[in-house]
Amino acid sequence: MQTKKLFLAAAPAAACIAALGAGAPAAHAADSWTYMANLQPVSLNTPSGAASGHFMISIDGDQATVTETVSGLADKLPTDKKTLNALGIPVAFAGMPFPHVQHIHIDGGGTCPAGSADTNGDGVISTVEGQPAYGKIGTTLSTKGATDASTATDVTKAPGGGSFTYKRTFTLNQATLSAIKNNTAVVVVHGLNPTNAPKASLTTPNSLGVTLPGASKKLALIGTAPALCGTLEKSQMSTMPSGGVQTGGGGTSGLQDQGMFYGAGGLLLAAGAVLTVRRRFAKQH
Ligand SMILES: [Cu+2]
Repeated sequence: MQTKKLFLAAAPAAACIAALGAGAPAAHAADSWTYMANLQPVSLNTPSGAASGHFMISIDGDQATVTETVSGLADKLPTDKKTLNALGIPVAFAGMPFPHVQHIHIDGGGTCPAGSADTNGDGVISTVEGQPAYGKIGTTLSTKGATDASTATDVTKAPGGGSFTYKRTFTLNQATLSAIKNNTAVVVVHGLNPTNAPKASLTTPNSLGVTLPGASKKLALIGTAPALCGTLEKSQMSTMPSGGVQTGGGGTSGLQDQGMFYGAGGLLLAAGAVLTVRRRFAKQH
């Protein structure tokens, strides 16, 4: 099915090139491309081979359909109180599917961070340390609601668990669309697996100073650091006419600084999601 789709997409693209060559109007319905990313473990953060994923985005005009599968990620949040406390996770979160906020990052180096991105040398690449490589958030790959920065940290709208399939069609913002076409778009899935993450990610508080509601200490790095990463690349030989690429830098002003990103909002929002759990907990005591 995928092959069929790609095959069909290739023909109009070729026709478009021919049309441009003939001096025909550039306006063309062939703005349909498919890009893919092989999601691989982020250096230091996820052991080689421990997790992986495949990400495909089919773009037709400003409509994007993402199909993604991942496996090997952190599955559930711990249940042991001591462990939770050590990680800065409130007991109300115990045993919940581990949230994996994910984004298309844009306008950075268009790459996934290498081990050298660990500038403070603690053995973990934090979200911020990875930014020179993958850039800022362009699109939030949320399960519902907005796909802009407003849901960047909303774990109630993030897929969760060790393996999941994500599929959604949404309107792609111009900044992300441009970055994809400019080869500066990178898919990043966040949240490290406590069972194989670097030790420092378990014992080091996040560098953003985040403390979750109900927690006795700051959230550990595992909650925020990038786990899987992959650069988006055109999936087929169909070459897009370069004249069609919009390279303007507009449209990104509304995107927040990821510096705060996980940190601030991420699990704060999760707190709301577990209110029910919390209540249930309260009744038991
Ligand atoms: Cu991200």
